[in-house]
Amino acid sequence: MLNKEKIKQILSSRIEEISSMQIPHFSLLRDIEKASKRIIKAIKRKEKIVILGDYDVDGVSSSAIMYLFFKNIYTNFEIVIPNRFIHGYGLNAKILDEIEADLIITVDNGITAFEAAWICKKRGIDLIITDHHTPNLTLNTQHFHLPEAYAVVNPKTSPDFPFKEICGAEVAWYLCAAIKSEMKLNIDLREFLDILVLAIIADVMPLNHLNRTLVNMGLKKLNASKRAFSRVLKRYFNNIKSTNVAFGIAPRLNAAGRMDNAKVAFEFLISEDENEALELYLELDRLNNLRKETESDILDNLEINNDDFILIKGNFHEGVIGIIASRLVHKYNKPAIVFSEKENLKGSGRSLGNIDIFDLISGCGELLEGFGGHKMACGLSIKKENFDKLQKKLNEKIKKYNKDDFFIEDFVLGELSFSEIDFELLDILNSYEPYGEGNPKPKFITSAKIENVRNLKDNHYKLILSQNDIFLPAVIFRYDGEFEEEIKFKFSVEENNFRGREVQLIIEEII
Ligand SMILES: [Mn+2]
Repeated sequence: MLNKEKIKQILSSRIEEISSMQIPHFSLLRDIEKASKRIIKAIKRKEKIVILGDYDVDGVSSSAIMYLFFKNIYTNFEIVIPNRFIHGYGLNAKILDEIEADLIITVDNGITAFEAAWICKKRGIDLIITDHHTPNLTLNTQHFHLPEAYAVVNPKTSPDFPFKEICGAEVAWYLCAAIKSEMKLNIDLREFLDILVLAIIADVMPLNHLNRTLVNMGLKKLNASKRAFSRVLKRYFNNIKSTNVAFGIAPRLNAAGRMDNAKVAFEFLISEDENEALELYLELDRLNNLRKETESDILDNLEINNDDFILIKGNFHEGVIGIIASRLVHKYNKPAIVFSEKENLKGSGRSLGNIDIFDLISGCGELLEGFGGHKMACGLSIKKENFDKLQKKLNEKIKKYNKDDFFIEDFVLGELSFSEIDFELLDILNSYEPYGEGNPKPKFITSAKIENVRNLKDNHYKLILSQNDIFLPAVIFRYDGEFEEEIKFKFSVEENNFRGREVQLIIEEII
């Protein structure tokens, strides 16, 4: 049985806190000073600078921070965000065809852009790569194999940088800090934390150490920000929390790049006019609804066989294959790769539990055209004729795992009785915010009697529960079953401010 002390112990053991004064200095990132000096030289010489971003929230936020920073100090620069359907991902030969520049700076991409780096070199374009993704390793030496660029700024290639798990926008923000310092500019970098926080949460960075500090500062900034986009967000989410960013804001920003063009999300973040920002928000919302429809259309029509490693292919919309893979993982408790069929098969994979999808696919090297990722997620492309072979091979390789390795992590802290659930508990839980990756929102288990059921709307219900003469309100969403007299359930605890303050249970699942 849990009590408040035990809960405090568990929650504090998983977080590592640093103060805003302990934010690591930019100079700990390798090559960052070389990069900022080159950028300043370009500014002095009035060279054309192109900043190349990515179409997800991290890439768009990186681009927005760079845009807002550069527009204070320079005019001859351009932000380019690739279109997933036209150019594909990151700095590559295709997008380089459309770029004229003296200096290219990548943000949130580029660490494996070998061919593009070579093209830049040939064309006399200096290339500065800023990224946070893990670089390739050389075959024998296990050293990083990096593209030939003027400078490569990445926490993973910086032995002195104390915290490796930062997102692309954080690296871009650090680059701005280095430029600011070198040019002795009077720009407050905290101004960008309202955008940075979106990227840290959306890119599922562990909310620990530097990220935790920046997210806390960033959420405060976002809620107080005068920027047009944040004023629009506050119409829909009144006090923006990390969970609002993860489940409400990030999916809408991502929808632009998934369904159409990430420019919509970028324009939204940099907008200076609230009406324009509102229009853009409504467009993002529309694209997000379209994304959901596309996703359920595909999911409703899938046929899945009994393999331990799910591989499916079809004429699927490329923007949603990653989400579909993740839905399949949750539905079937197995790793899954979903391929979109074009001239090649382009796939997105997701894993679970102890199953290292990166390792499994790496072992099929001869069947792959392109591949990147990590333990839990990956992207790959293969030739059509290799699909069956890959399916067979992965299903053989996965046999080395046991049944126990296939699990979806759940964050139940333990059993908690009603006598412990009060405002004091709420204060304790709130003090460990923000919750998210690496610090999941605490869930508990208990049993109680149902005293009253009220239908709120559709299949959402408000319940009054009792346990040893203590009564507590609870809500359950999207529930299609019948209610028993007594239930055992998994829940989280929240404050309900609708008509006075009360402690309310959110029932996640009736067991
Ligand atoms: Mn990223």
